[in-house]
Amino acid sequence: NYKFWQTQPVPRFDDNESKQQEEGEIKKVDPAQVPKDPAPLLDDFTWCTVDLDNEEELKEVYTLLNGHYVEDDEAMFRFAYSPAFFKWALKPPGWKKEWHVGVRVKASNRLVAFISAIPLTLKVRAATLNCSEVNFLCVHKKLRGKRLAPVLIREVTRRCNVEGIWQALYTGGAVLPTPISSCRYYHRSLDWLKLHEVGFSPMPPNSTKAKQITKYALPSETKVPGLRPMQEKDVAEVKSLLDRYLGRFDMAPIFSEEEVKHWFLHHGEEKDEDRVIWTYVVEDPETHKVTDFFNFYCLESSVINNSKHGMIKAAYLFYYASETVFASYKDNDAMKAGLKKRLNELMQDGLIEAKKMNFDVFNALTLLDNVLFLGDQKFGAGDGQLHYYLYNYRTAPISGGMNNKMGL
Ligand code: YNC
Ligand code: MG
Repeated sequence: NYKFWQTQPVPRFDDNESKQQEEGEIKKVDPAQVPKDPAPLLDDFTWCTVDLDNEEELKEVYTLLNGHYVEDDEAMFRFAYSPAFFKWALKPPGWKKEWHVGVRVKASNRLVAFISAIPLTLKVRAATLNCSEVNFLCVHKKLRGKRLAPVLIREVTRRCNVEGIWQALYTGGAVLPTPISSCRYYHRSLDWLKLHEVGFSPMPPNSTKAKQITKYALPSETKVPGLRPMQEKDVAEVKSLLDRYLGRFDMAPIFSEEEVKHWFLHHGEEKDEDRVIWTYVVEDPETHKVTDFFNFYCLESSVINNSKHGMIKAAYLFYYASETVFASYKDNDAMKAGLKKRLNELMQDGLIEAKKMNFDVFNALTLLDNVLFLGDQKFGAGDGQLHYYLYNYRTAPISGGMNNKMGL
């Protein structure tokens, strides 16, 4: 089992206690030993670098992933990333064209597999890693089970190594050796009836459609004084708030100002319907300081085989921070209570904004301080788990649950 992963510098399931407590790089690679060229593919296939600045090639990635990317266990829904989403997700500051790796069929030039990496500065406990984040691994359905995935992973590893990057973060639903943390997806219905009609939200025993719709009803206007969309002028304040907030977690990204701009601000060149990210700040009405922010991104899923609805529009909670956590409290419980109250206010407003924009569901994971509001805001546990992995780096497991120390 794990014929491929066994060969890779990742922790093993059967590592003993003391091994598990070790911290740091697993395998030192001599830069001179990194191959200059990709490993050969089977005869009919060829490597390519996908140029996402070329609309045609961007569309090829879009087409491959829309037909062949992640589905739920029952194959009812499949992630439907938009071209605008790929621009956002795959071209952050410092992005490298060579890290957008494709495989084509020689005869037809058709793109049949893809894997990507982006640069990431990641804090893991006391260490700061210059690493990459690997995502969008996808193999055409007709080519599954032929051991192409390990070939893609080796190639993206080589292309990272060529740039002097030896560690990577990646996440997925698949259980591999060995998660450093695992989160659960939670879902908050915004349009319960639609979610019910597509088969996502079952009718609870002893409930009715009317009761369910009432349960998820939201006020029509937000309540937090000073809440407004984030603007470019807020970048420095938002960054400072985020740095301090994420400083409390064992694992979290470190964003530069440029990265905050990229990840949090909507850049006008996309049409409104192509918008990916919504960020809100709270500007204190008296001091005009930014005291809180939160954001969510849009990711649709196609509904497979439903005559009434073709798409589900989902908002995914991304980052947030609040000064509340730094106020002086008599003890940790008081701090938690203060934070719980504030996050509930912020998230309620987030739900209202998402509802206004016609999102059908609001998703969040059990990370950051999310457990403080998931229940109160009527999120329900989904069956999806998301496992977090580090490549070529060992660190003790980072716990989930109430004392969640995961900041990403
Ligand atoms: C997966 N998701 O275990 P063993 S998430 C990693 N991540 O290897 P084959 C995976 N490995 O067990 P297929 C994986 N899924 O023998 C499977 N594997 O050691 C392993 N699905 O290969 C698997 N996207 O080619 C096994 O499998 C080996 O044809 C089997 O292809 C798999 O993006 C896949 O879910 C996932 O497109 C491509 O099923 C295909 O089935 C597919 O025979 C739908 O592969 C889409 C989907 C995955 C989303 C994601 C993160 C990927 C991380 C990859 C690891 C990166 C490591 C860091 C590299 C950089 C290092 C530096 C520096
Ligand atoms: Mg394969």
